Amino acid sequence: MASESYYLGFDFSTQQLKVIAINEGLQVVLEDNIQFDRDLPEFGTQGGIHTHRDKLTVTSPVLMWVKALDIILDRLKSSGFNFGKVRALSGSGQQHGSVYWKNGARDQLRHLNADLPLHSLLEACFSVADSPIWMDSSTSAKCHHLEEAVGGPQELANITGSRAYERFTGNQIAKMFHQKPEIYLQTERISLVSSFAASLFLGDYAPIDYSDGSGMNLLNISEKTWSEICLDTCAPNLKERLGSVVPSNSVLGSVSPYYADRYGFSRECRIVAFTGDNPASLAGMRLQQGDIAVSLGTSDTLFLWIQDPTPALEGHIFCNPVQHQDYMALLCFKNGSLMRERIRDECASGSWEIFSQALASTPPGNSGNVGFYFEAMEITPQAVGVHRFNADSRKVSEFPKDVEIRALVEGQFMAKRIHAERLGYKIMPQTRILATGGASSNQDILQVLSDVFNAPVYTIATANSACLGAAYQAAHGLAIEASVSEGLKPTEGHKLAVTPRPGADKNPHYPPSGVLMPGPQASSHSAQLCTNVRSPHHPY
Ligand code: ADP
Ligand code: XUL
Repeated sequence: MASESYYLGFDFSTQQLKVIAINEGLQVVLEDNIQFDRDLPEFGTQGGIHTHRDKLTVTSPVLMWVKALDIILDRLKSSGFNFGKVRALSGSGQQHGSVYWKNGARDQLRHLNADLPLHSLLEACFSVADSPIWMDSSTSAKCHHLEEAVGGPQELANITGSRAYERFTGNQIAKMFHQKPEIYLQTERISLVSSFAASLFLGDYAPIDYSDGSGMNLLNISEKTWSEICLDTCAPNLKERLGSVVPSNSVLGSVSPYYADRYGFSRECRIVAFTGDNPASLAGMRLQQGDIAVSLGTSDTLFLWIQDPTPALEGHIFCNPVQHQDYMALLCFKNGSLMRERIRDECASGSWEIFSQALASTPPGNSGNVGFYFEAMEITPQAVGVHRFNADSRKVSEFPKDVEIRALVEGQFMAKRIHAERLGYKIMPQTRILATGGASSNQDILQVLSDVFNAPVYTIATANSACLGAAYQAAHGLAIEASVSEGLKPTEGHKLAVTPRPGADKNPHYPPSGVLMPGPQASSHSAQLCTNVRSPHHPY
């Protein structure tokens, strides 16, 4: 029977822990989430994070993630969910974050007492209580050092898929080692958020998968092995602290007896490697050739499935989580939902409805008013501050509220299109934009996306594509183990959400295609924005 057994997907994201259960027909039967700020106020996070006084250091408490897992599993159990029917589970995590397991923690992980919640069992297991996460940009010096050590930024990109980025885990580990060598020495294992979460289920250290491992500036993405020169540059004896790397849909083993005894899981329930949230989203969105996926979560990301990668100084190439011979390209924009929330609070009385009305009542192209809004130091491009230009291209200090709202959303999508084109992406007649993440539930935001790209926008039934992708990976991993991957085709299709408004392709205020090619058009504000300026004050 189709509903006899389940696959679970967990997503340890920045602001929340989510879970999805799917049945044998790969249909979603259950969704739930724990919001860190709301449900775990004792950790004092805002948006799931702690921003430190220097504004560059950003961390999240590791025990908050553990406690969130305790709560969500307890809640599913009291709702009557039958864990005994779960055949396999997998998960995803915000990328790049690192978890530091203290000497002796493995032993503790292997002997979990089912009478107690995980967070009290693991209280003393972490040498760093607050884990550095992807929003951290405090490691510039380490980035320069790593690029120099391998022969320059392009050489590092050729090896690892990306030039050095502050949030990438190798640079974070290098900072940890140099600032707190005694803590590094007390650490027996360093996990990514994804492999840390897998370890909780496995009751042992879980390996890092190829795809999330590509976000560390440490993995050779063609050979799929750790790069010795990168390891040695970041910290001594790092290889033994990272463990092995495995294909993203490998079965790692069976669930720890702790979950069988405490929640009624079957002892046979298999754990499939956890991966990063963007790779999991790629699996959840079921991308086809020519599609472009746009995820509008805490960060905004844009990604593509590619076969022949050409690592560049902008954007990232990761190993593909579904087909290991293939790759994915990714662009990450830090000022996503939190920036939209700030403008919503300032200009729309904190209401998404009023925010949407402003988008619906202003014309595409915003009558020539353009804005770029980087509350936090942006990743793509590296820039900070708010920059507004009126129709005469003059810098202005404010806009009327409805113009401000459109300028924000149009500016965010123009930047995405221009950066994607810069990576070689071409919008073609068959191009579909697949939207996901919290803000993809907002039709008016999607309309702007569709107009700026001049392409139809599709969504899937759940906005939580990372979580859904993790559940698919669980089913897929198990099928590969049993050599029966045929027939594993999700039935729920993409839903057409919006199409471009007539004339969107001729809007004089949107960048023409190929705007970043050298030439006279490259003088528009949006094109200038994309020149990779490393000034913290001004994007131009
Ligand atoms: P993450 O997985 O990174 O934690 P999500 O993909 O769940 O984040 O997205 C959460 C964000 O979705 C919130 O920060 C919120 O700003 C945004 N969001 C939720 N509903 C709407 C809406 N109706 N319009 C615009 N944005 C929304
Ligand atoms: C991707 C990135 C973010 C995180 C958080 O490179 O830093 O998208 O994965 O979701």
